[in-house]
Amino acid sequence: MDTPPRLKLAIQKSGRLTDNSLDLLVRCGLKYSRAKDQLLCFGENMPLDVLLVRDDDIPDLVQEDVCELGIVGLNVVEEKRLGFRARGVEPLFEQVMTLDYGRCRLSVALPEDQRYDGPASLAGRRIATTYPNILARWLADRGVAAQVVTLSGAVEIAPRLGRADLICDLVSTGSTLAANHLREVETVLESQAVLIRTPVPVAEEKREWMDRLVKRMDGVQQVRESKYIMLHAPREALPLIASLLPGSEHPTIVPLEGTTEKVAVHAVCRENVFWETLESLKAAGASAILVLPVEKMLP
Ligand code: PRT
Ligand code: ZN
Repeated sequence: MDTPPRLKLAIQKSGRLTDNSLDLLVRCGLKYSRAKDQLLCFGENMPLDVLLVRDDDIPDLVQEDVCELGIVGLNVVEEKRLGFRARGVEPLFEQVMTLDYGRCRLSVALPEDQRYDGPASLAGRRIATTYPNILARWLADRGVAAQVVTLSGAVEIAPRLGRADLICDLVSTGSTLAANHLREVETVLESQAVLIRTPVPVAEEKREWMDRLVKRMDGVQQVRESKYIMLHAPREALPLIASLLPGSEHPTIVPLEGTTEKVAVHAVCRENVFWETLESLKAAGASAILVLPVEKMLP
């Protein structure tokens, strides 16, 4: 019997994106067993193998067609893409969708006791970064001739060591910058985890699974924020109540036994439903309001 060809997806082995990426796959229905060397998760109920690697290697694995899919930060994807282009190599990875985790920004920061007078004031200054291609493009777009100092890590201490005047590094909470007396002055790139795929055509069976997986990921993401809301509403208040339901397009209106003045309203809200929304609904005449989590959704 022929074994079906198996899709390969690369994710970060151990780091900020690992838990969320595995959790996303489990929510997509994947059951896996992890190989002894910890480098591969074997999909038991899908023809899918998950390779666990360093995040910097993920675009290369897709580029070389070792993996059809990868999950990695947009910052890494962009840096690789520009790096390939600079070497005259066509990048062979496409962004399929953004994922709702790994959010951060690549920012320029300078010692907090120094003045900042806009991008033009960076001319002739040394900026330390592990993202030289993204930074160089940002500077070029603004016509600024600064010196990019490429480091492999510990960027935040470069100004103190006299290796650079400023830095360009990833920031999420900002506490690393604060601890190093640095002030964020420009956002170079907003980033989050993204799903990338090879543009090279893949065998029919693999493609079907790829499409299914992408649809399921999309469904999982929509569900995370979504809520199912049920309430009773006076008929005349329906337009106002419908306008208060966050991210819901067509609520279902159901008649209520024994009354013509009130109806039941059911709706999927694609945004979180906060207490403030419930209070506004109540003020608009709604009663018996119920908010339920959505388990699965196939758009
Ligand atoms: O070993 P491997 O190469 O796989 O891991 P890595 O050390 O290169 O990556 P890792 O796990 O640190 O980050 C993986 C991805 O998470 C990054 O490529 C980003 O897309 C995303 N991400 C989200 C972040 C951050 N937030 C983040 N805060 N990556 C790094 N940081 C670092 C930043 O470089 C700085 O040192 O955290 C520090 C700043 O954090 P705050 O909270 O103090 O601002
Ligand atoms: Zn890395």
